[in-house]
Amino acid sequence: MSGPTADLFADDALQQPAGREQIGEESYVLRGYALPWIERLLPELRRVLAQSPFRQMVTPGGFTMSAALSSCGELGWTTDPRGYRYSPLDPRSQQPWPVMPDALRQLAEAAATEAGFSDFLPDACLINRYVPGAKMSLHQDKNERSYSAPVVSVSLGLPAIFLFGGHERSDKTQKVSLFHGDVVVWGGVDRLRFHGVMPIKAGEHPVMGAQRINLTFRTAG
Ligand code: MD3
Ligand code: FE
Repeated sequence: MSGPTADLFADDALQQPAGREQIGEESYVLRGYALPWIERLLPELRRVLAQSPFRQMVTPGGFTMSAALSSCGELGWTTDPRGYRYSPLDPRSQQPWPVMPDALRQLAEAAATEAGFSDFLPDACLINRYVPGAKMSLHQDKNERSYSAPVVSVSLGLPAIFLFGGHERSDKTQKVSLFHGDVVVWGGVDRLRFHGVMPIKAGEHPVMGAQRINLTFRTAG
């Protein structure tokens, strides 16, 4: 981290308990928070992906996204020529998205509470898969009905450099490295900040192989 934002939080960082880093006014990285859950989580994730496999989406502008996507929960995220939206059906199967597994929901709720957001009730879990070279360009998440709930993300597999910007696309970004098992909670005033992911570097993760999977839990409806 560098620049004015780093300076703002430098003192806080020194006073924080190990494993909880504040990266914004209402945003926290919980280092390794998901590690004790991984053995429960991975078989559930496999079941979800067997039912709704990863697919590469095409943006309304005609660009194929490099990260592949799936979802579970009452709502999933889709894109088509008409735009981006949350939908109760997987457009691939025309069936409801897989149910959000208990361990995933419990992990997200526990992490949100840890970051000061109790009563988080996620109804959507987006699952992004990055192979080396895949990235996510700077964007805001604006398709959720309300911005009062936080977003919780769980990083699995290869490391990523997360870019955390401001409220304008042109605002300076800070870089945050995210590793296997890290959980991030974004809420409140940080909820609409621009963010993205730098191209994933080549590598092989001992548990996840040559990929990064990111779960993001949201209250979308
Ligand atoms: C900060 N995914 O799916 S997770 C996304 O690593 C997305 O796959 C990235 O951005 C990934 O939309 C980053 C984190 C994330 C998600 C939503 C946010 C960070 C956020 C909303 C507001 C601020
Ligand atoms: Fe996002």
